[in-house]
Amino acid sequence: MSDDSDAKQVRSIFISDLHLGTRGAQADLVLEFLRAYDAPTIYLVGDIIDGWRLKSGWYFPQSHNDVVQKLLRKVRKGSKLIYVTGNHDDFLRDYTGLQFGGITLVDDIVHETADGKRMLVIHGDLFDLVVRNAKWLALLGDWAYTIALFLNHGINRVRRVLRLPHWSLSAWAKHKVKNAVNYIGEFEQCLADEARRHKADGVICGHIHHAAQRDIDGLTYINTGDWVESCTAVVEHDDGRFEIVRWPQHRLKGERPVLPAPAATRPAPVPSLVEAARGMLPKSGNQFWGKIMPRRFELARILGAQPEPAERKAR
Ligand SMILES: [Mn+2]
Repeated sequence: MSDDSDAKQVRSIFISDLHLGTRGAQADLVLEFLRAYDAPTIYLVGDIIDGWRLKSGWYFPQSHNDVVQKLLRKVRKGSKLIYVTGNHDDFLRDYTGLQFGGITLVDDIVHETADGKRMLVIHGDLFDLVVRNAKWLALLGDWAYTIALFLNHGINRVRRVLRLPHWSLSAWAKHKVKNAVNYIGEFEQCLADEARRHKADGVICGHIHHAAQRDIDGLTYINTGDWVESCTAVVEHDDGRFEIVRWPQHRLKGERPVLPAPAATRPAPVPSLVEAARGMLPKSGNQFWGKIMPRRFELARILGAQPEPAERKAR
């Protein structure tokens, strides 16, 4: 079944949010993982190829191509590849239901585990509360935030002239972090509810770049995480047990944040907020941001999240 005879055999593999086609994608690490693990069924849980970025300029280095080739080679060797579409590869949603070779393209699917549990596999963007219910509001908030960052200095100079107290950006940012934590919770709850609607025993999703495995109201919530920031995957063992694989080589590569905050003052990382903000900006917004705010990781730093790998200086 495999071309990797020394690879660890598991019953199924779930990976999402590779974002191939962006500079943030950790393609080399994905490749390492795919060499180390093999399974008869591999689920790609959305945002594998980032069509949004590719639209604004072709970027697809050899390492990204190697990941695609590796997956195709696994298919040739007998693995079933199930590609669940995400919002960044929504260009594929026109073709869902399509089956070619060992590859199936779906928007969602139910996976049956070795011990007979039914797991809904879905990327999860449809339940992204911010994007779904208040996109314009979120967008407004985001723009306001961008402008606030940009004008912070000037605002406070004006406020000094008007004898108003200093406006605290950090207090405002902390409020944002709180909202982000709620956001993750609401997202997880939403996905669990959706699993219940499907009469499934649980859900396996991605999208928010936040790997997790927990029980929500008697349902199993599993998030595969991502390969941009955290490098995580989920595997199902032969007994139906799920495990989050945090790719350990990530640590050994000597990667470190460009702007580490002091450990004592640093809140828990909220990578999903960065992803959410990125996802909510229109393309023109990204371009605006890229021009006016070349140090875009400022946002991540202030919020205590890991800076995006894409923003790190090439070494
Ligand atoms: Mn997504």
